[in-house]
Amino acid sequence: MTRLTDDLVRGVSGSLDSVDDMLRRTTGMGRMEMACDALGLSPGDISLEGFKAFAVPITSGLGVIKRFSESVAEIARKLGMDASVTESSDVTGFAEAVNAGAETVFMADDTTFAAYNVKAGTYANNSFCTAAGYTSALKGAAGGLEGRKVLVLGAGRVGSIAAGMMVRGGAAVCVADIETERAERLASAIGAKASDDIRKAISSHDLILNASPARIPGSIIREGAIISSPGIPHTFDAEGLSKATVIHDPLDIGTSVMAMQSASFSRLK
Ligand code: 2YC
Repeated sequence: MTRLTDDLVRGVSGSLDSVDDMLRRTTGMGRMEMACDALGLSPGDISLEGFKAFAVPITSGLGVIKRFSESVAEIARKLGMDASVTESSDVTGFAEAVNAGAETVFMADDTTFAAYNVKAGTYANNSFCTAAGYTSALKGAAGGLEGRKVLVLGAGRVGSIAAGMMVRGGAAVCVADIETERAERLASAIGAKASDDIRKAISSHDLILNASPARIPGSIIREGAIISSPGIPHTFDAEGLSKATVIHDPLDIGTSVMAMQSASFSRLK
């Protein structure tokens, strides 16, 4: 999983409203509607009345990312949760959250970012929720994916989950990855096609879910393409941004779906 940097997280807090605007403009859905659509729910299905959430800084591995927990809590607040960051980190922070009546606890080490629902005893996983969120965004921006050709760039965790979701949603999915055999393995597992020519694949698709760290030159992007892009780092050039609708943020969309999935474990009406 690609690890965020302090720099990437620094911008999240100040851009929550512009992410909501970008989502409405490109997909017709705001943060809450997109998050619920990603889960096959509608906003009315979940009551967040008195819902307490805590983000616990985790110091394992490469340690804490500056403002990561604060940004997660802010995103949860935007969705209507009573969310905050614990004083303590790690297990002590988890205990603090449970003692303070947490219904959901957000925690991320270098491998897993989870939103644990204390009441339901199960958790939402960031990889699944990021895949679901960016798939929902692509579907919204494209006006539906059934019968549409979609290119998935990157056969890692997020790309693999998203590719499977879109195949099940009736899209004609093509998978490409810098490691061709990884693309071929995923394609055969989900009943999709694989391409061994990434540049050709990009230049022949109007709909792209980019779950890779690749730098995609604008020169090979089709005019009017829609690129739903959880991939980090996010490096589209001016030509690419002028030709295509690019949907991206480093943390917000995945965390919003996680928050709503975690809440759905105990608050589904
Ligand atoms: O601040 C903390 O508590 C750190 N332990 C957080 C580490 C997050 C590592 N994961 C990532 O940077 C990316 C995020 C986009 C979510 C999933 N992977």
